[in-house]
Amino acid sequence: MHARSTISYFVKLLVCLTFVTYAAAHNTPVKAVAVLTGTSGVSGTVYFQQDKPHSKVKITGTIQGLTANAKRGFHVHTFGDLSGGCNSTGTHFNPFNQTHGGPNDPVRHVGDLGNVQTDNNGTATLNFEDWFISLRGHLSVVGRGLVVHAGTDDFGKGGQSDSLTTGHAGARLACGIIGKHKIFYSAHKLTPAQILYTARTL
Ligand SMILES: *[C@@H]1O[C@H](CO)[C@@H](O)[C@H](O)[C@H]1NC(C)=O
Ligand SMILES: *[C@@H]1O[C@H](CO)[C@@H](O)[C@H](O)[C@H]1NC(C)=O
Ligand SMILES: *[C@@H]1O[C@H](CO)[C@@H](O)[C@H](O)[C@H]1NC(C)=O
Ligand SMILES: [Cu+2]
Ligand SMILES: [Zn+2]
Repeated sequence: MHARSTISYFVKLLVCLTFVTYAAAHNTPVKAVAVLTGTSGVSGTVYFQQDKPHSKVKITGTIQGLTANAKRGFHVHTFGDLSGGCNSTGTHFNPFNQTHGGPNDPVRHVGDLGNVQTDNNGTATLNFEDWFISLRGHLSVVGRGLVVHAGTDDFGKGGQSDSLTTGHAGARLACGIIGKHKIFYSAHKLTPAQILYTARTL
């Protein structure tokens, strides 16, 4: 093989490998998990999954120890900081400086996931999707706080002094940090190059 065609071959190979690595890493589902704890007997485990970069995020899991047959405010808060309990998680995650709203409102905080519905044993079983939050990029909710409240989120429409900031959802009963879930590294058998690429872009 001539030197020029050898170089051309390796350039093509490199371009191809880069593309395959990029595509594989980009289309790998990202999963996250938050374990909710607190001082009020409320606890839970909540899973997040985003299949592709701009896909909606699927939210599943259970939260127990809540009031029976109630709707309870449920949000992503700004900080994954539990050093002073749930109060250290800050305000609702709001990177676009909007007012508080419901999950289906066009104007809302990114973190406004609405309410969870409990059954007659005080357990909420979560299974819904959200288009505003993401598990990738610089607006990712990974590393931030997840909070369940003592009251119902009024979606900003209750006319209370804190309706447009917190939905008047009341005390923070339990919270956790949204962390990376292991499926991302193990179940998909990524090559080291893909792991490096994806770790950089997450
Ligand atoms: C009700 O919830 C509690 C946890 O809060 C659990 O220990 C108990 O098994 C549940 N009971 C039923 C009937 O599901
Ligand atoms: C959290 O903030 C609320 C409202 O300001 C306050 O009542 C509560 O005592 C605080 N909790 C902790 C653990 O500091
Ligand atoms: C956020 O919005 C409020 C009211 O809409 C405004 O007063 C404030 O200056 C805004 N903050 C930033 C950083 O844009
Ligand atoms: Cu909240
Ligand atoms: Zn909000």
